[in-house]
Amino acid sequence: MTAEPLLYLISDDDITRALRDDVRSGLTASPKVLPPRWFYDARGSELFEEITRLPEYYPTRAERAILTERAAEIATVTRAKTLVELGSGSSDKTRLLLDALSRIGELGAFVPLDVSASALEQSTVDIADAYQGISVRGVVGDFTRHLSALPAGGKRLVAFLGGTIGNLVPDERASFLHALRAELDPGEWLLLGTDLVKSPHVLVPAYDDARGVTADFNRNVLRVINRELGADFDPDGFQHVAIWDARRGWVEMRLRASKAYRVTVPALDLTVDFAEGEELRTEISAKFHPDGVKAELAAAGFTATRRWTDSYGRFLVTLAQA
Ligand code: AVJ
Repeated sequence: MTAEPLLYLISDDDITRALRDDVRSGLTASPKVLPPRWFYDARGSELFEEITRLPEYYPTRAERAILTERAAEIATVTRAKTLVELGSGSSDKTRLLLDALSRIGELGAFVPLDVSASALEQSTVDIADAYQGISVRGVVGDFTRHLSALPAGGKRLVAFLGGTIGNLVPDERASFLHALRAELDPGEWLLLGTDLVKSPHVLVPAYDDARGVTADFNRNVLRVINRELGADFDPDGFQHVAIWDARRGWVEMRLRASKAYRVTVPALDLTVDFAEGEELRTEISAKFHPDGVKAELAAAGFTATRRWTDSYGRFLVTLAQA
């Protein structure tokens, strides 16, 4: 089957408006902050794919190992008719689920949701080519805001993989999980990937690799703001920082101004001053304990039916039922 046209829950205008709002509020806040979703233009998405192949960045490989081992079990337990994927990106690991669900013979639809229309254009065409019997309906939207508009129908399995839920602070996670639970019918499924707490000697290099790919990915947000809002950030003037915050249980990425800068953002009529050494927070990536995940799911009304880690205990995949 050919992929259906993308369903836009947010227009390009909405996206531009959201970027402006985030940049204005984030760069005038103290400390300065930007949300991670703006990393992912075409170049940022490619850099992220490159990160997933780095020796230091274990989460993708660990999650793929779990899904390779457990996809058949996930398919027999859920017997899902529709696979929804939140923050789908390239939908690479998703093929393991699509293969297993196809074998059961009841899968009718794949619905990837992502903020990046360009990533969806590519992945929906590829998946529709490879899986002839199923309808593929890409949805351009934000998983923190557009769950209520997800196509219903058939028993759904919602996959939220890669540890992306770790981009949310605890309050945001709770409201996201509640909203998702409210959207699902009892008996429908959530497959959640979460990275686990481990030694900072493993965690920090995963976000600060020797080749500097993550540093380049981090600086990409400045290039996006330059291009979209006419700003004059010097990306090379900002140093990549990755720290493990043990108290909060998350890795934090920052960009540190190597000297004092005055940055102008013409589209916002905004001038922003950076002191030498001042840091801008660009991402948090929360790490979990297995029982913490279970408790957060339970608080939102999900029952964790099965959970699996990879053989090194680095990453957790939980199958939960609404
Ligand atoms: C896509 C959010 C899961 O937090 O590990 C990778 C993004 N940032 N390296 C993560 C990321 C830096 C990634 N997620």
